[in-house]
Amino acid sequence: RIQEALAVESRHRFWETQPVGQFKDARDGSLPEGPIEPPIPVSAVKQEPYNLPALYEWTTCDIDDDQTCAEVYNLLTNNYVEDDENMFRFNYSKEFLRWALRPPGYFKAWHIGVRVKATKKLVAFITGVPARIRVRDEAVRMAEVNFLCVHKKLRSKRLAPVMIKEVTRRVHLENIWQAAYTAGVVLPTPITTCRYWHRSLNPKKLIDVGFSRLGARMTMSRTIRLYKLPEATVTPGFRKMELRDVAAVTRLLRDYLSQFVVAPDFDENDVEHWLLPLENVVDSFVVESPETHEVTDFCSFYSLPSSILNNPNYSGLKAAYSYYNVAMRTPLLQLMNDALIVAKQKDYDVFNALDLMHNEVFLKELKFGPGDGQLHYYLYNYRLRSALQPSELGLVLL
Ligand code: NHW
Repeated sequence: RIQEALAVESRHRFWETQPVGQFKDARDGSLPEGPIEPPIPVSAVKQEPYNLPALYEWTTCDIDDDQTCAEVYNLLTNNYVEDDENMFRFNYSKEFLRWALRPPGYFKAWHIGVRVKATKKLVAFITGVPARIRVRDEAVRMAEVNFLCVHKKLRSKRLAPVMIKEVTRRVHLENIWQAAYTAGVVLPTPITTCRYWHRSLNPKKLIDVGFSRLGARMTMSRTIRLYKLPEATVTPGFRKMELRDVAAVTRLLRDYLSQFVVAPDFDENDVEHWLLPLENVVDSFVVESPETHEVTDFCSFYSLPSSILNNPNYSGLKAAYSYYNVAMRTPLLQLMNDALIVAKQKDYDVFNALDLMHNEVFLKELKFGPGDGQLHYYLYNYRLRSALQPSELGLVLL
């Protein structure tokens, strides 16, 4: 018992020191919702960066700069997130990184790298971008923290906690005191845990590279037939989103997202940035009523390929990730089936979606299968009374 208690005590040496929901408080429903620590005057925030081990130095990464962008891209391409079997690794494109890191009001100082002093080689990275996220009826200014990466050769040296403290300091300097982030690992304490579901678009390749397996009593040709999709979308008025749709899409999205406990508080500038189509980065479609020319529905996905590690025939997997979808007039099932059809037209191998918002409605029906990856959602310095159901969450992070 004592040993068990000690193990629990020392399990998260870093996270136990941070203003996050702690495991020991998980069943204590009497703790108040909201900020865990109050803000302090910005003038009282530590003015100097945290200390790094002597061989390393901080750098602010100017992602506009082609050379810096390439360094970040290479660090992530070789060292970022892999699946449990180390068969695939996320391969965010440079265009994607520029999109993800430069939303309205972004701060350059929140794109933080670590270099080897002697060689200037980039060996670690972490980023924040500003966002307004609504929790119940309160819109909270937050940082969305992402792309935490430490070079494989520098793992397990407690560099990550220093990077997290440094990004926290720089966020505090902008008078922002909360953050949202996701991770595949369990930390204190998820606000909810989602599962990834996968819809095969190119089943033969997915099986060949070991992403999926042939089902029991299935042949390759039956599998290909099972996942076959129509050549063209079926919803009348389904078309690519354009700049002129921003106001209508913002209204649709704000109205839809208002029903979730945690969701982004998007204005038109945010929608223009996050949802206007950007080649090979984000795709968005509206349904414009052929009669009234009203925009009645909306769907979107982003493009996040993975490198295929150690396969003689294939080097990359083209994956689309469901982003924000709003079905007002068109049935959600039909809208998402059209999204699958355009993803197939664009040569994606797989369409991924989490089981959040109303996604449960279409996942099984549209032949998505559950993956083994879980995604935990976290808030920094903001307590919820109790964990949410995935269906109560309206936030997709990249
Ligand atoms: S999740 C993707 C994270 N990146 C990867 O998985 C890439 C491959 N792995 C690595 O590069 C999306 C390393 O393994 C990393 C850890 C760098 C992950 N989140 O340096 P040490 C995001 O980017 C804790 C948070 O020895 P390492 C979201 C771990 O629990 N903490 O480990 C990022 C332990 O602490 P503990 C994580 O393997 C959100 C400590 O790090 C974590 O060499 C960040 C060990 O450090 C993770 N994914 O490097 C938080 N993985 O207490 C933002 C491990 O348990 C918070 N750890 O002893 C908000 C800040 C802003 C607030 C503003 C008010």
